[in-house]
Amino acid sequence: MKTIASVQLPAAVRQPQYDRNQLRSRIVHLGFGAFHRAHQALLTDRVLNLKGGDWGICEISLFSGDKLMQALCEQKHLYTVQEKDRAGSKTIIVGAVHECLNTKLDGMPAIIEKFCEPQVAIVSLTITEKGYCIDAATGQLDLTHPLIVHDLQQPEAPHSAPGILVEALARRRARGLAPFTVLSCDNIPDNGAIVRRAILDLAKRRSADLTDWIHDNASFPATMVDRIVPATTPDTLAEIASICGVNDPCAVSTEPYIQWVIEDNFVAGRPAWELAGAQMVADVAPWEQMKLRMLNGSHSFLAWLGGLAGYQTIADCMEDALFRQAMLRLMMNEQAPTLSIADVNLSDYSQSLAARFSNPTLQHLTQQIATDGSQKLPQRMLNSIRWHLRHGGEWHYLALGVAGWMRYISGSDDDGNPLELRDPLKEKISALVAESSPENRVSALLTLCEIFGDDLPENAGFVREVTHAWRALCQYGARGAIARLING
Ligand code: NAI
Ligand code: CS2
Repeated sequence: MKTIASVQLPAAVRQPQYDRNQLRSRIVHLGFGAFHRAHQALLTDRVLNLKGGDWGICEISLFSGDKLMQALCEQKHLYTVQEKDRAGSKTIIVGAVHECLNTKLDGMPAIIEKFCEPQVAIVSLTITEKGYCIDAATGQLDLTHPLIVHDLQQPEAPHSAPGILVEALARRRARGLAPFTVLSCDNIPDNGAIVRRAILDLAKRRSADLTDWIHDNASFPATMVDRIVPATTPDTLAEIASICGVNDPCAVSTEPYIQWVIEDNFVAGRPAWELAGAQMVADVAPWEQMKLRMLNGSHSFLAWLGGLAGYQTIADCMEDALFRQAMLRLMMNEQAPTLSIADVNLSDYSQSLAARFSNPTLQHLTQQIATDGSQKLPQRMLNSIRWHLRHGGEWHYLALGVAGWMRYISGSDDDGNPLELRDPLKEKISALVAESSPENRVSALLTLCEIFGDDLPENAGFVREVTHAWRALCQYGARGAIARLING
């Protein structure tokens, strides 16, 4: 079978310019999803192109991706990234991946042992918000999570990402090996601190010595990651195949923009990612907060309200002047005031986000971004609302975003077409929707303390504003409610 590794690729397709035989699995990455392929792996490939070296990546997928990984092996771990916007496209073959393992193909024991190889210096993660098994409202490890319940009973044969890392660290300690850096690259606030706390919490239940060893020797840098990478579709794969002359099932398509802000705290070395454009800083928090609230907050706003209005993609929403204006007002009037970043002009930032969201070549589905809302609401909208409740600001667009989520997960759009609910809290949410009438839907959903905490449902101002937005959505539809807000 022909693959990108076996055919002569067109000259315009960029290929690795370094000796791939030098690579070793010094980075083990959990979550071989679309984002990692177009972000961390691509930037590592850029560094290798600039200075060579041995910083190869071992890709691991726990719960899915066996077919993808089979294909990756067949094409010698090479895959394609296409960067595109209105101005054109660029096609790059990434060569940084050295090997890959999948639970179904290779088994969990082989995966855990991979983390224990002496050369492993970094374990990076893109496992989605829900992969951390934390309570989204508190950021604490969720001890009732089925995977964590399992790992507490069988810590040496873990299933959850935090459980696997604790077992790997325990084995490294027992074998006299140094620990590694755990590098979370997911869109969660304080991602370094969150994964650190989850790991230490689990380790504590095994032994105090192990907990102290991890605490004193491992590191958990925070990161802000940014690049819009939609889920691949058959159309994108066909377009890339027509450029390369051969099919690549692992290919991804993305925007040209890329940003990675990393806390420079690595216990066993790292690739010189700054050569590839990464910003190495002492404090990531202001960057992360800016990105989560401005970019992701408005992404979710457009996904829920745009989905209700029948828009398929974010670019479709941006074509609608009302949605575009609402997104800019949400960012500048309600998210920007809550931020503490000093070095960025937020007005320029919001305009650049509007331009990126308008990229018509991306086909980023509102349905994809609307997924897992329970894991996204706190950092994208609710924490900003808390800020306004403390400081007395106005937050009508944020309220519409929260009510938009409530209406989206209620199951149908403004024309009555079904909207699918995909969320780790699906069972609970569906039961609350089924048991409540539209009149008491807001109060029913506010009982989800995993999302709203204990404080917001108790706050009369919060309940009033969200209920007002909910009623506007029920009465006028998403587009009508936005129009009323904009026109005062
Ligand atoms: P994807 O759906 O292509 O890949 C998700 C990966 O996470 C898969 O490898 C899957 O096996 C793994 N996973 C899912 N649930 C898991 C669990 N419970 N435990 C362990 N692994 C689990 O998604 P994609 O696009 O790669 O995004 C992943 C994450 O990357 C996002 O949730 C977000 O936090 C972050 N991100 C994504 C961006 C994007 O535009 N796609 C941009 C910035 C960050
Ligand atoms: C999106 C993000 O799927 C989502 O929830 O908001 O994945 C978004 O595309 C990235 O964070 C952009 O960096």
